[in-house]
Amino acid sequence: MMPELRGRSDGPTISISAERFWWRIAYGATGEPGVVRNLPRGGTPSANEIWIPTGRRTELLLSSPDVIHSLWVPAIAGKMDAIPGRVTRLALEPTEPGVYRGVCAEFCGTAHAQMGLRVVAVPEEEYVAYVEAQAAPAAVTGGPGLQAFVRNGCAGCHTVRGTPADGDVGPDLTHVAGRMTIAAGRLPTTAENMVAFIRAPQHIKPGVEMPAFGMLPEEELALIADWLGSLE
Ligand code: HEC
Ligand SMILES: [Cu+2]
Repeated sequence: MMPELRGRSDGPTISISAERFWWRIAYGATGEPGVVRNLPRGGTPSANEIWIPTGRRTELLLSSPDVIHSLWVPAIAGKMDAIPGRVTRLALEPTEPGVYRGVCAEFCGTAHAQMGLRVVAVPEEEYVAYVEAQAAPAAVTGGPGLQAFVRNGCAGCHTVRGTPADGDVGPDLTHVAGRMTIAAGRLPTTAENMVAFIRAPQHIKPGVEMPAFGMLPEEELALIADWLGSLE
């Protein structure tokens, strides 16, 4: 039998910026490195859920805009620091499909313990289809949900591709309903959890860098949550 070739990277390269207190992801980013995060710009954004192909060696490029974090997915890899001003690398090469849980393994502030992620390993065809679907604009790019999202200031911090919402502070929400969790692994993605989080993110994740919207009328919250819930 031929020995396995080690050290090759025959899979995708995925950029991960560790933020307070979530993981900013970009598939297929190839632009000039950004000043703040040092990672290649562009690509298809996502958050907190890293899809990778099985049987390939995927390379993660890690950095951070402010403080040191550490990515740790115990079942498939050792820890790797995400350091401001630098880019570190972590190779993942799972053989078995599965959902692997990860955490931030370096104390980074109040919500550090709620800074989780999922690595989703799938056969290569499925990986390619997933990334293609993520690159598409949002399923619903108009209507009362979007209007409520914009008039309440959510668009200042969040992007929903295909709409005027192009904020870059928090996670890209273009396909938020297709992710397993919200708030970096803190809650399963359900309509009730979406409303609860938007109303009082501090209750769910103390230290979170999203303001509370508890002053919004129920109907307004429902409009927004219904719309976000349709964005798979
Ligand atoms: C000042 C910036 C800011 C504003 C304004 C803001 N958010 Fe956020 N939002 C964030 C940040 C930062 C996170 C990441 C929180 C975390 O997990 O640590 C977040 C997370 C979320 C999430 C979870 C996404 C995920 O994939 O985990 C949802 C849903 C969300 N925001 C909806 C909204 C809605 C709806 C509004 C308006 C009513 C809004 N946000 C306003 C910064 C903001
Ligand atoms: Cu962290």
